[in-house]
Amino acid sequence: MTVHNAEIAEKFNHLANLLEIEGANPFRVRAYRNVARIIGGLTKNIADMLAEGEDLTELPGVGKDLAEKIATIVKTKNLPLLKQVEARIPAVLSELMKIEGLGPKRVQLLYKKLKITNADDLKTAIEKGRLRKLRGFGEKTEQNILQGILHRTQYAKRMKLADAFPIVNSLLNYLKHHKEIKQVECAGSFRRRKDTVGDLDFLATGKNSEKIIDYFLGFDEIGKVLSRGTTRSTVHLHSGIQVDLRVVPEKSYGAALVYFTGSKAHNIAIRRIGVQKKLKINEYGIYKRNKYVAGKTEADVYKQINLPYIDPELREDRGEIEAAKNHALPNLITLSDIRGDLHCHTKATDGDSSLEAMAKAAEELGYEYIAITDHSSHLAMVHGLDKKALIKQIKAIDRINKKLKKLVVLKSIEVDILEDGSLDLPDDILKELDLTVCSIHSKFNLSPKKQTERTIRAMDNLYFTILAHPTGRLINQRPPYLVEMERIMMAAKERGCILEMNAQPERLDLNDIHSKMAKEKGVKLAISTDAHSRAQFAYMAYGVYQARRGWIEKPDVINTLPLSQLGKILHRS
Ligand code: DGT
Ligand code: CA
Ligand code: CA
Ligand code: ZN
Repeated sequence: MTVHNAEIAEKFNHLANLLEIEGANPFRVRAYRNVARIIGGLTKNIADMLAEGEDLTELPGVGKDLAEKIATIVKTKNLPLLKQVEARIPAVLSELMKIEGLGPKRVQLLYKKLKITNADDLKTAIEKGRLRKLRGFGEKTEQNILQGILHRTQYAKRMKLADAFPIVNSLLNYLKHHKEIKQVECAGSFRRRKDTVGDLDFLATGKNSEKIIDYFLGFDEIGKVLSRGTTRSTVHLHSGIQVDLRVVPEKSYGAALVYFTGSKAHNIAIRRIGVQKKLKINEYGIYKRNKYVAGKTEADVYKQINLPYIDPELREDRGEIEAAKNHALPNLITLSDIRGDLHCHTKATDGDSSLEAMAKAAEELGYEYIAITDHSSHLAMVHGLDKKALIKQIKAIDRINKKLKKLVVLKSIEVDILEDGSLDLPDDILKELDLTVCSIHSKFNLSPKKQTERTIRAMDNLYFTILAHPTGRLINQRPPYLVEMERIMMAAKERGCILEMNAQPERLDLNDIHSKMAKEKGVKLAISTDAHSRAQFAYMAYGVYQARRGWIEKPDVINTLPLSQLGKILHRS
């Protein structure tokens, strides 16, 4: 593994922080922080530069001593000077410096007087009112630091894709209004539609990059400017997310878009093919013997290495390059392929809308069908539907179907899979339904074997149709429960059961990797929103994004079928 620029920069920043806390010569501290900033802003890998024999002292502010230190890090992954400093002062103090409102003097004071070395200690000390007793600290400072700690923990978490959309859209709108900006796009994991995003990577073209950077820094959501250069800048928004903006010339737009869309693994694979063809590929373009040959569009970049355009969602180096070479890329599903939604709730259980309102909203979306899947009573819900309540709902659906012109409401239930693998309602009522959506809402901690067998036993029931949110994960809240997914998939295939791709932004379950696995095994999927309100029907888009990341095509997904063909799939007996 090569050492990345970011790791080298981090080492120097860390060193600068610790020296500063110790009270070292400010010029020395600044020199280290400076080199960290320069390395962090380089578009070329230091490791590559060294391998190519480049002289690092040509970098601004880098003398012989710093060049040697950088080379040592690349070679050994270590910086001996940092080790020496860490022997004198706890390394974790450097983390405290990252909290807004804490500078080196304060960190030093907190450590010396109160033995505080981390954010948890700090929080406790504030709660006990111990900070305000120190010189230079007051209640106001305490509040500021608490706020800083909160921000810091938010930064540490990755943001859910759905939460990124409004931010991306408002920043895109803002940037598009500037006349210097010709093209602008949010690249990175956001463009690949990864379920969570670390930071946002904006890319723009325009002649006057400095003006563009200035304009960007005027965006009113910006909380803190971390770096500001002539062609790039990094900021934190008030919401806690980090945003990078890079400005490139128009002729580099495609190359930069490929590079900053990533993934890194995909980029490396692309660059490797380039090397075989004696082409150099970087974020500025494709070069042959140092002469620019392409880079204006992404398609141009791929064409230079004899590949068709590859959809961003596939760019994970999970076989897309081979598929592209063999002209075997999937024809990815799109939102417009979806004809209905097979999982949603009404206010009969925990939804917020009536049956009529949900049906009307679905009809307005142009859907042919929806399945109403309120909860069974046993475990998921105190107010779930028992047999009697479900019969009442079935009759209500019959009445509404007589009135609806374009949409058919399917009768269903989200039925609990109990610990022994039985379903939470008797067969004599399940058989009255068009389909069932079966899910686990209890006993998440069974062994993988037991959890798997519980699920497969449930699938043995002929009225079992769709396994909902198959791993139960909640992003940033709850890990998936452990199951033997291959066995579950094989069992589903044998029995004609369907696996759900739940489109709730905190679920996205199955995830991209599991859906690719399902496709490879020939298991059919349903992309469902699990909507608890009319507005949540819009979550379908997030389900489709994850499906695209999982190489899913229209025929793999049952709710792309017209109603006339859906029935055959739903009925096992
Ligand atoms: P994230 O932000 O953690 O959700 O994931 P990404 O994929 O957005 O990663 P990020 O923001 O670190 O970098 C954006 C893209 O820039 C990344 O997908 C690929 C490219 N990139 C970043 N660092 C490197 C690198 O060291 N080598 C190469 N080849 N590409 C890189
Ligand atoms: Ca990113
Ligand atoms: Ca980034
Ligand atoms: Zn549900």
